[in-house]
Amino acid sequence: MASYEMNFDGLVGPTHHYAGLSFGNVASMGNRGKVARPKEAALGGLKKMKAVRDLGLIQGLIPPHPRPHLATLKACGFEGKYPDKIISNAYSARPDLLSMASSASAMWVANAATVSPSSDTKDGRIHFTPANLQAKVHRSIEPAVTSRLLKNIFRGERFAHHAALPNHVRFGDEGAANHTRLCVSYDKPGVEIFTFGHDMEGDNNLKPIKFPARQSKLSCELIAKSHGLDPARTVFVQQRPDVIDAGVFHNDVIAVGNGHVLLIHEEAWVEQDSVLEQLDGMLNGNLCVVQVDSDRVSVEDAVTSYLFNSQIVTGADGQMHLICAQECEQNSAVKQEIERIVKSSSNPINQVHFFDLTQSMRNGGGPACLRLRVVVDDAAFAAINPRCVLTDDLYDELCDWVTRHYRDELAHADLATPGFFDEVEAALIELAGILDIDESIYRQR
Ligand code: SUG
Repeated sequence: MASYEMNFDGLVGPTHHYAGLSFGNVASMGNRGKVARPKEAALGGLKKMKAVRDLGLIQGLIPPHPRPHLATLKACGFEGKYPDKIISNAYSARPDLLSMASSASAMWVANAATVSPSSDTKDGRIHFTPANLQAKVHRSIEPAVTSRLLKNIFRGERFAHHAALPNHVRFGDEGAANHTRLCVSYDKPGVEIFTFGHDMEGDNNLKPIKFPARQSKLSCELIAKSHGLDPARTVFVQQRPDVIDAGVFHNDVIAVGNGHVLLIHEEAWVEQDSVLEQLDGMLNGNLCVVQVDSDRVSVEDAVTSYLFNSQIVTGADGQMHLICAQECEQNSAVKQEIERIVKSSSNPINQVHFFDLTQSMRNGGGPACLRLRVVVDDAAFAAINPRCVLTDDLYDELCDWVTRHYRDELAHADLATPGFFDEVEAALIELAGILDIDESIYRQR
């Protein structure tokens, strides 16, 4: 049965704002306190989903999480008879903690889970491990709901849903953002690349100095094992610590794969040349590396433009398309490099599309951060919640839902306005109905 890649995008939640919560993510740190535009963010994300669907891919979506997250506020000791009271108590004592419990960060579903397709796994099922996201407190709230949402979307015995790894730095796991799968054909076993930032178990002392490494080698090894991957087709590679210190907090900020193509900056990995050689061997000499040298695009330009956070997708026309943030078009070195890649006959990427994802970009989330890839065949596709698969009608319905419920602007203080919790809760319960998701996920009282 023929297999193909689906892209699932995270729908931006109504509490999207700029809280500066991610130390090591230069955009998040630099935009703290800016007024956000949640409606624009969600509509921009939907537009990208529709564009990928229009290229001929099957596009799915993953809904937002319940926010502000009352259980987290209560765990911090903020009490009250009603949600508004808990929220106002938190805001007056520790406004930063209200922000943390209100983050819409679940939109970046490249961090939702690591996914291994059935052709790579021992039992022939599609395996999901939700990321524990323990490195950032606002993100460490996500795995429980992520796990429920994934089970609501990927239903039945064709899908194996694992628990997230223990919530500790030794098990730090950021999901698909640090995981790339290369293959010559989606019907055949591929090669799974796990990228880590630190190895606390071994005698490897390589680690960043300025910013934290979020992914541990141990977590990569444990996930590869529980997914039943073939060790001969699995690679563990370390991110260069100096690029983490330059703001590359996830590997998907410096490398992206699609099929047999790997677009990668020359400074991405430790011992990069030998790893690339090893990967080529595993793909029987079919690896197509598009390596970008530092003298053409610096790591700094990669971080500000998110060139390597572009999606590479194979359209129904059989061509590879680069889905970039518009920041790539605005940076002349990056723009030139894209033109070179698209024109070159030594790689199959020959189309580029730019998207306005400013709202997400300001928090360090580019096109690829917003999507989770799942390779399926028709039988697995038939077991997916059909309401979470984008159609033209669903696109219109979701745009209407966003337009009716989302605020144009959201500042930190707005999170504490009376009635905001009810406003968001009503919107998310309605969304659960639209997407056939268990609405109890959104009922917090
Ligand atoms: O975890 N930013 C996210 C961005 C995640 C990007 N994902 C990938 N590269 N796959 C993060 O740092 C910022 C939230 C704030 O500051 O308000 C934030 O969580």
